[in-house]
Amino acid sequence: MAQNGKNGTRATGPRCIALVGPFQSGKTTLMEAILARTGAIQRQGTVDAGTTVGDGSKEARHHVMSVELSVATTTFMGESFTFLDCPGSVEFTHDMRAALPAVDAAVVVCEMDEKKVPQLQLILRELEDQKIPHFLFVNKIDKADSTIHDVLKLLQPASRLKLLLRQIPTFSGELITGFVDLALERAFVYKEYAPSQVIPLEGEALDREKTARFSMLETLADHDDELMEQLLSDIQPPADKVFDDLSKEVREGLVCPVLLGSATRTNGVLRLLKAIRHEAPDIATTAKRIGVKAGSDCVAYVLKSLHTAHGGKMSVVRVLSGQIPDSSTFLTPEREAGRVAGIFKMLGQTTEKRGPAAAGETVALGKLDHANTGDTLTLGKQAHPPLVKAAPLPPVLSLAIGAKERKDDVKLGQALHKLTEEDPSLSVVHNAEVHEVVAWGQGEMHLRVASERLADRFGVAVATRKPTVGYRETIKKGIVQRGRHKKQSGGHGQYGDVVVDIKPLPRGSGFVFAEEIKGGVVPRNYIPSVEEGVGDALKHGPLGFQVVDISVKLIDGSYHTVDSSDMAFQLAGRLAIHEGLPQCQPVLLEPIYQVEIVCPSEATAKMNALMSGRRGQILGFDTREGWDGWDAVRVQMPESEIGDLIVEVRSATAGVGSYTCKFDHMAEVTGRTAEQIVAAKKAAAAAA
Ligand SMILES: Nc1nc2c(ncn2[C@@H]2O[C@H](COP(=O)(O)OP(=O)(O)OP(=O)(O)O)[C@@H](O)[C@H]2O)c(=O)[nH]1
Ligand SMILES: [Mg+2]
Repeated sequence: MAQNGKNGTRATGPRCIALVGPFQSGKTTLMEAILARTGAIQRQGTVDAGTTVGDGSKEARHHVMSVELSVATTTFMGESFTFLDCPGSVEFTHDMRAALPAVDAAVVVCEMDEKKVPQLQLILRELEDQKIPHFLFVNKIDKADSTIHDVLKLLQPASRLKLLLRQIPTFSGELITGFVDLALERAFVYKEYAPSQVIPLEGEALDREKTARFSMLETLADHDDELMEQLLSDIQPPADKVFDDLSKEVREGLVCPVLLGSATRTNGVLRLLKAIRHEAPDIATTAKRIGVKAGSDCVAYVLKSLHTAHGGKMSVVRVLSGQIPDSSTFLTPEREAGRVAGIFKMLGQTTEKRGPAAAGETVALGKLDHANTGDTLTLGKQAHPPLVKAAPLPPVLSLAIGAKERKDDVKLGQALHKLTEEDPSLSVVHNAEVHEVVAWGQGEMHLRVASERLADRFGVAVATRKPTVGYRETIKKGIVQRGRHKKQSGGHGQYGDVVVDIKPLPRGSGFVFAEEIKGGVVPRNYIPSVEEGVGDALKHGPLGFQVVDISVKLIDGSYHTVDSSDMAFQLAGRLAIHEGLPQCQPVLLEPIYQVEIVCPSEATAKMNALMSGRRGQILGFDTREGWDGWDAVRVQMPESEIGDLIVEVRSATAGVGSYTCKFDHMAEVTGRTAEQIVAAKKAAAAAA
């Protein structure tokens, strides 16, 4: 059974650590190296060969990148550690954000690459805001050059926390061959796939060590007066004090240590593990951080819920307090979550049944049908109030999605429901008007992976296309129009005759029907039929779109005692509209959205250029509230131009820019743009 508590200043007990960082920085490879180094796997796989534990899903393998959270538990020096390999792509950030609240610490895997600094800043912000202790692991040190000496200069601007360099590299010629640990004051030389070897610390390396160690101690002394005194008086602080200060300041989120390594060669991995083991807080501290009430019984947090292809629902949870026995029934603050059927240890896609889970452990629970990502679970009668839950990011790209085969329509609906449940950054909107199911997500890859999951996991093959834009049409002038439906075809005839006064209305008025019939020329009981016929005809105006901002008043007509009927008056109403509208100067209307783009200030000028290419009108820009060095640009833009806006915004901002939008008004479109839209609609109608 896992024991929680303190061992000296070191926390003990099962820990849960998130591996986060910019796209492709080496998180999955690092997890693989950790699992190999700690003996959880026999051989270290590689991302490129598709043999890692982290990128074990079919979709991740296929795209050679992480597309979901991946969880693996291992043992290091007798203690249990669970690592969460988070995808780095901005399109899959939600999995990271949803899992972060319940981790003890995060390792931010990064590179010495200027282009990836903006994304690094975004991730660090998230950790800083949530007060999650974190380490920076500067990966790919095997490829590093002399810029490595400027590691803090490059990375510090991305971090609001003071970075604390824990290690400095040692060289043989141009190659980094090892490092000096500044806390231990020991030099190591890297061995491929094996622990680094201690070598004597001497000569030039010793000089550099002295200077770098002094900066490290100075950073620590910012939060420790006693240490400051010692430094000022030239007294060497005892080694224990340095280690104690380090773990205290990391745990309290005052500094962020920086370590070096190479995940592919398993270099620097052991030191990283030791730093985590020594400095990451324990579950009691984490539970307190996210607001678990003292004395709570069993509380667990759902890091991720997943509908598996065969095994039903799985919930990956962190036990925050108490113990989970199998078959226990959980509550969420809103509902009963279900009864646990199986507790599993996870190693990527592999799960292994195990016994009860104790506080601090991260396990998968089978069959909690009503538990979703971000839920707070409680055993017993009284639900714990909800703990922090990551709000889903606003969606930025949409695709209309349909089952390839008609028979799968219902299955598609159910599968989409499950997908949005496990990933709230994906959402679905039904456009009843055009019978379209529109999936909204975080980008092209996010939506593509969603389609692949529909096929692979739920057995629904889907086709996608651009969603229909909500065009409308209206008229610019009015007319008085007669519509007469008369048929004499043996037996009963059909007769309905109406005169309507058609007028344009101000934008946003919709359709208004009125009547002013005198002397019963159109009997009362037929008037609703006239309205129905008119309404029907307005669904497809002369340009092919729904007609809005129009008033139709029934002012005259005639009837026949035998031949008149509801149907005949409906047809008469319809006829009046069909014949009248083309003479009313019909015009096309398109939806205009209010868009707010957020981006680093240096990209703001590029947004101007981007907008002019997309018929956007810049209304103004401000500094983004609470975001140093960022702007918020306000724009009005046609819905049709928003389509793949995110792709360009991201490419102009190293992936970090984004936007939100909401419908503002309908506006007239004329000229070539209008002609193209009308022609496309006609072609689509002819093809249907
Ligand atoms: N040279 C070198 N390449 C590395 C190292 N670590 C990872 N890579 C390579 O970098 C690429 C990305 O590695 P991943 O482990 O998939 O990176 P990731 O951060 O998990 O990527 P995402 O999850 O998609 O963001 C792969 O081609 C790796 O082989 C390293 O230490 N040195
Ligand atoms: Mg990865």
